[in-house]
Formats: sequence, C-alpha cells, structure tokens
Amino acid sequence: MATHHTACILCSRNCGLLVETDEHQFQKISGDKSCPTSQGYICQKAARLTHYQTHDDRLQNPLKRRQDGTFERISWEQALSEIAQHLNQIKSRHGGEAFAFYGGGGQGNHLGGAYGRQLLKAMDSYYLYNALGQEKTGDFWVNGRLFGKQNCHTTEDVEHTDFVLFIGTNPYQSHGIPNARDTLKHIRNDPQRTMVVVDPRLTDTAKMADIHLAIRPGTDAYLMAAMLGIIVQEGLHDRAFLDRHCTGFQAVEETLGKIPVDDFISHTELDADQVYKVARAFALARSACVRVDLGIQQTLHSTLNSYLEKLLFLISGNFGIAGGNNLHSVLVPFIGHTEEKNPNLIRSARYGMVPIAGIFPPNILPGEIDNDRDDRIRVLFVDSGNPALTIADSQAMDKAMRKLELLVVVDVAMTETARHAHYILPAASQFEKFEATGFNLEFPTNYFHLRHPIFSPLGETLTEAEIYTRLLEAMGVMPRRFPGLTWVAGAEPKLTRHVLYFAMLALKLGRHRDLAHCAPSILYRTLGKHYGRAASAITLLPLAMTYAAKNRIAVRRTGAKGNRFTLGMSLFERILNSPQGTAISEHRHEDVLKLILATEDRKVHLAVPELLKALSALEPPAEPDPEFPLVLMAGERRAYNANQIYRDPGWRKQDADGALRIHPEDASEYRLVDGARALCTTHNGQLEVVVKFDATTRKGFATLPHGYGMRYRGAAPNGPHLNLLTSSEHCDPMTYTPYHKYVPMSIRPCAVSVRAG
Ligand SMILES: Nc1nc2c(c(=O)[nH]1)N[C@H]1C(S)=C(S)[C@@H](COP(=O)(O)OP(=O)(O)OC[C@H]3O[C@@H](n4cnc5c(=O)[nH]c(N)nc54)[C@H](O)[C@@H]3O)O[C@H]1N2
Ligand SMILES: Nc1nc2c(c(=O)[nH]1)N[C@H]1C(S)=C(S)[C@@H](COP(=O)(O)OP(=O)(O)OC[C@H]3O[C@@H](n4cnc5c(=O)[nH]c(N)nc54)[C@H](O)[C@@H]3O)O[C@H]1N2
Ligand code: SF4
Ligand SMILES: [Mo]
Repeated sequence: MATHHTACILCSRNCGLLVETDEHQFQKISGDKSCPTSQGYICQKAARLTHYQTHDDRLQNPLKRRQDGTFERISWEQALSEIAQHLNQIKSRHGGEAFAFYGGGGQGNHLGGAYGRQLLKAMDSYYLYNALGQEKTGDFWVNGRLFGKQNCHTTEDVEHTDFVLFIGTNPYQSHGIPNARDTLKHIRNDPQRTMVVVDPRLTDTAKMADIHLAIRPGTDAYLMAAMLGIIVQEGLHDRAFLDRHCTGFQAVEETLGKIPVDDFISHTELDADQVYKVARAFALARSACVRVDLGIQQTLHSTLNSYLEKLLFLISGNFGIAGGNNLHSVLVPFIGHTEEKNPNLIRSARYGMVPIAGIFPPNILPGEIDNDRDDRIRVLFVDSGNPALTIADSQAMDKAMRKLELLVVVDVAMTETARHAHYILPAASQFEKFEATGFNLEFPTNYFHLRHPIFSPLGETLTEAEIYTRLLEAMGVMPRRFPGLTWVAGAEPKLTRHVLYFAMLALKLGRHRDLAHCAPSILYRTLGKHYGRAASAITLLPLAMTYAAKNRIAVRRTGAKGNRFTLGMSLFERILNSPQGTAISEHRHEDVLKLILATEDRKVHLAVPELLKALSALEPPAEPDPEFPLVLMAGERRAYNANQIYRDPGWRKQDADGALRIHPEDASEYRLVDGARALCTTHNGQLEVVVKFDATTRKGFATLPHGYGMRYRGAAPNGPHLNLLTSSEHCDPMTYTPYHKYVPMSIRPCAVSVRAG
C-alpha cells in the first residue's frame, strides 16, 4: 500500500485527494487537507474513482476497424504509420481544411491537449472543435468585447461576498465554485449575507437560498434587463466606478433607461415586488457577485444573457473588489483569443462560422462533414470527448461519422464515438501519467495542481505526449533527433542549463520556422527526457516562464525566488515538486484593472452595439407550441452523473434510470405513472424514459440528466441518450450554442417498449 496526493478529475474544481493504493487500484480515497485550494473538501462522486480507473471498457491496445465493423489489435507502429500516411495523403489532396480536431481536454486533463493540437498546425488547419463551443463561447465573445480579449475570463468571489446572485446554476450538485456545499452553508448560516437563486427548479442550491426566484424557463434576459433597468432608472449604479474604469456607459444607460421594467418582469412570471427588492439589494450591497452557468448559457438569448449578467456586476461597481467578480491570471492558456478584426479570419466552409476563443461550435460539426463540397471535413481526430453522445442531434453526428474518410479516437475507454473510429489509440489514464488542468481560475490567490502518476500505464497505453510526438515523427513533420539541443541538457547548475537550452531552442526554431508548431513535442523529446515520467509536463516550463514574466510581483508574493530569467523556472520546479498543488500568484484587487484587463486604455468597454440592439429589439416570449407544450431541460447535473467520465453504471448509488423529473400536475395531465416508462417526442426525435414525479420542478418544465446513455460493454444505453432529442438548429444565432435547456417536448405514457435510437 502507498499513499499519494492527487486530485479528482470529475469536474472543474479538481479537488485535492489523498489516496491509498495497491499496485493497480485505489484502496481508500479521501479529501486532501494539504491541498491549498480544496483543503480536504470533496463531494460524493470522488469516492467512486475506481470506476474511472478500472472497468471493462478501458482500452489497452491500439485498434483498427475491420471491414465488418469489428476491431483488430495492431501495434503502435502500424497504427501510427498508417494514420500518418493517411493524413499526409489527405493534406496533399484536399488541403488543411479537410482536417478537424475535436476536444483536447476534459475535466481533469489539459496537458495532453498541447500535444494534440500540434496536429492542427501540422495539417495546416484551424478547425478546433471543443465542448466549450456548446456552452461558454458566448461568454468568451462578450469578454472579448468588454475586457479586450476573449480569454479574459471572469470569476466570482462567492466565498467572501455579501450578496450572491446564482442564475441558472446549481452549485450544490454541479460545484463550479470553491468547496461548493461548505461555501453555500456558510452563506446560509450568516444573517449578514444574502443568497438569491434564479432557477425554474427548487434545486438543492435554491433550498439554501434566502430568496428563490422560480423563473419561467428561457426568460432570464427579461429578468436581468429588468434588474438593470431598475438599477439605472433609480440611480443605484456606481457612478464613480463607471467614470473611472469604464467607457460607453452613456449608450448602455440610454438603452437601460428605456427598459419597460414591469412588462419585462411579467414575462418572467415572477413576483414584481420581489424582483425590485432583489435588484435594489444587489446594487446596494457592500459587495455582490453574480455566478451563472448553463441555465442561462444553453437557453434562449444565450449571448445576450452573458452580456446582461456581466452588466449587473459592472454597473453596480462590483468588479475588481473582494466579494465581487474579477478577472484572473492564467497559467495554461486552454482557450485563446480570436481577433474579430483580423481580415484573414478563417471561416468554416459550409456555415461561414468564425471561431470564438479559437474554438468552433460542435453544433456545426456534423453539417461541416456531411455535405458534398470539396472543402468539407474528411478527417476527424477526437481526443477526450465523446461527441457521438454529447453534441446536439446524435442522429446527424452518427451519419456524419460514417461519412468521414478517417476517424481517429484517442481515449482511455471504448466510447460511443470510438465505436465509429477507423483507429482507436489508447491513452494512459489520468492516474497513470502527469496531468493538470488550466482550471486555475482563482483570484486573488491563484493555484496550480500538477498531479503525479500513481499507477503504471495499463497494457500498451501511452501518454498523449508520446502518442502525438510519435505521430508527428511518423508524418515526417518533425525530425526524430535534435543533436544540437541535447548536449546543453548536461550543463549544470539547472537554471543555467535551462537558460542555455532555451537560447539554443530559439536559435533552432529561428532557423527552421516550420518546426515552431511542434515546440511542445521538441521540448518533450529533448529537455523533457531528463525529467523521466514528468517529461510530458515539460510544456509547463515555458508557460511558467511567460506567466512569471507577466505577473512578476504576484508570483514573488507566493515565495518564489528568481530574477527576470529564472523566476519562471523556479516556479516550474515548485509546481513539479508540489504533488498536492501550490499557489502560483497572489494578486491585489487593483491588478484586475491595471494588469489583467486587456483593453489598450485599461478600461472596460461597456457598450456592445450588437447586444444593445438585441436588447432593444427583445420581443415578448413566444407562447408554447401546442404540439410540444412542455419545456425539456436536456442535461441536468445531478448527484450521480459526471459527464461521460464514469462509464460503468455500477458507480451510481441512486437514479440508475436517469429519470425524467416532472411536476405531478403535469404528470397527471399527460396520464403518466410514477416510475413507469413514457415516450418523449421533440422536433428531432423520440426517447423512452422512466418518469419520476417531482414537485420541485416548475409546472411545464421537465428535466433529464446529462451524462447518461453510454453503452457499457456494448450493451443497451444506460439511461437516456438525450441528444437524440436535441437539434443543432435550435441555437444561439451568433455563437451556435445549443438551447439544451429549452427543448420543446411532448410526452405520453409508453405501453409498448420503443427502442431508443
Ligand atoms: N454532478 C455533476 N456535476 C457537474 C457535471 C456533471 O456532469 N455532473 N458537469 C460539469 C460541467 S461540464 C458543467 S458545464 C457544469 C454545469 O453546471 P450547471 O450549469 O450548474 O448545471 P445544470 O444542471 O446543467 O444547469 C444549472 C441549472 O440551470 C437551471 N435552468 C434551466 N433552465 C433555466 C432557465 O431558463 N433559467 C434559469 N435561470 N435557470 C435554468 C436548471 O434547473 C439547473 O438547476 O457542471 C459541472 N459539474
Ligand atoms: N443535451 C446536452 N448535451 C450536453 C450538455 C447538456 O447539458 N445537455 N452539456 C454539454 C457540456 S457543458 C459538456 S462540457 C459536454 C461534455 O461532453 P464531452 O466533452 O464529449 O464529454 P466528457 O465527459 O468531458 O468526455 C471525456 C472523455 O474523455 C475521456 N478521457 C478521460 N480521461 C482521459 C485521458 O486521460 N485522455 C484521453 N485522451 N481521454 C480521456 C473519457 O473516457 C471520455 O470519453 O457535454 C455537452 N453536451
Ligand atoms: S466532482 Fe468536483 S466537487 Fe466533487 S470531488 Fe470531484 S472535483 Fe471536487
Ligand atoms: Mo461543460
């Protein structure tokens, strides 16, 4: 038995864990009190991590599809040389636009993404698709306009705030905020602090709130606009903050001044007095912050919602203060910035969609593959994602995957997407290699957690660093040896050695510019090999150097030592030697406006003309379609779902069916029986579900869970495969973010069993 520090990989919080293991398996899992972020906190999901590490769908060898659809085991050499040959052929015949990459990281693994994405450059393609493109790109786009860069991400200081407004999020189950359940309890138990939850369901979070606004689904734009209207019309906005730190308030004020507040509130079906009370209290609180998630991002007015939500904390001056919303520094840039004004901005071939934060929306992927244009996508790499289940309109994705000339899946498990692949490349699990995420979203102190491997890689599995480096070598885009780069590695002391190494690397890349896009793999093969199993973490070294150069004082405050050249290197060494995680910077609140904000004038640019126009043009909400009278929330976070990460249904202690939650009055109207099966019908398809009466759900609103529908061991789907019901056209017109939380649906009891799919 051995004891290790590691972290949970099931959601963006990546809580620190202390685990006891034997050679192959977890024996005991508990929260790690020495983890500087979570300090021992975990939720019920982490204790079941054995179901990720060991199960019957784990991949152990490279596989190749046979004509009859079954798979044969092949060697790494054969797999990679055949894929390399195919990629080179496609590139020379059809050019880079024939290639797309999907994923590159999940809830616990972003290091591999740096290696995988090199393929895009090697293929000369920009088509990066990622799950963030079906939830957060609207938010990123708004950030770009307000704060100068789409990767200026905002965080919320819920732990220290006097007033928190949760809109469309259920942190008690989905987390997303530090030590969610403890943080919520502290607020509930403190009479000086206020929690308001806007959600059509009386969720576990709403049950803890001072005020629950059980909003009519899809009407948050009216609520937030009404609150902004009240604040501005009553003069409760923070003039001093707006004058000092913002431009464009005049245009915003003009639009908000005209909001028909009472009409808008009536569209939400909320009590007007309560909305006035909340708006005033929010504006007048000593500190207040807004925390949102999919409940407003994956529903009607998605991008507008992201703007209004940010205006709430901005016009009330709750930005760059303790207890407010803040920007934070970033070590691993897992999202980028797409410059809208770039005249050479790439567009997707069929839909003409531009990337946001470097990401294209999954909603257009099936259509970009399944067409007869010369410039269609013909080759897809999927890494750390399961789009066959998780993107809208599974029927269309299925058809598109069959049209691909080459589909390669890099995963730890035989997923529904992998079953369509021509080649499956098995990755070592996240407990069998060094891994980390870029979810270090904290402010003012920011942390980073590089997890160390605690098991040997299963079977013939490899790290992503090794898989993609071998592939680039097999493609001939990167030499197998770098004689000029290895000799320096022997020089001592270590810091001098690194300075020398980077000087040589810069020289080499200067001479061979085409190698620059393989920089992670070159680092990995040269400097990395002196770090043993930590070789794949070597990409963090240049990132730590950039980070330290940009945030020198904040990094030094954490105790890191070094000069202009060496501070980043010592930060990297500290990250490497802190298996429980470590602080990487300690900012001051004024840094948000002085250092992290990316506009040239260091001001927030409040006016976003497209969205002010959309706000002025808001029509009253449409009445339900009599054919589909219910609103289905397709994808609820519950106690026993965790994206697609746990495949073995045996991990669930309850809710094995992933039941449809529906209000008892609706249920009796549609003649449904508690615990019996029913057939859901939407514009896109049909799905049989198990019904559960649930009075916490608003009338007219039903919910199905996210993270079910996997075919473990190739069996029938466990629980609802809910993207059979969703449509890729039902989406935000600007970003193509699907309206998963607002799917018009009808339901009837099921007499005879109908097969899903
Ligand atoms: N247990 C668990 N936790 C998870 C995950 C998981 O699979 N399981 N997944 C992780 C991931 S990838 C993400 S992105 C996050 C998402 O985390 P959340 O967004 O917090 O989770 P959801 O349950 O999808 O949706 C949040 C809430 O939106 C509400 N809602 C629906 N429609 C509306 C509406 O019109 N208006 C308002 N105001 N609210 C509405 C729902 O009732 C729900 O309570 O969770 C993460 N955490
Ligand atoms: N209808 C509906 N659809 C939704 C949502 C919804 O609410 N409703 N939510 C959306 C949201 S917010 C999200 S984030 C997406 C999530 O959807 P995806 O991004 O498709 O799903 P994940 O569960 O994150 O996929 C993780 C995959 O990574 C694999 N994996 C785990 N560890 C490793 C590793 O070390 N290396 C490699 N290469 N692979 C690994 C897992 O086996 C799994 O296949 O779903 C979206 N889809
Ligand atoms: S699922 Fe999220 S909140 Fe729960 S233990 Fe894992 S990382 Fe922490
Ligand atoms: Mo997500």
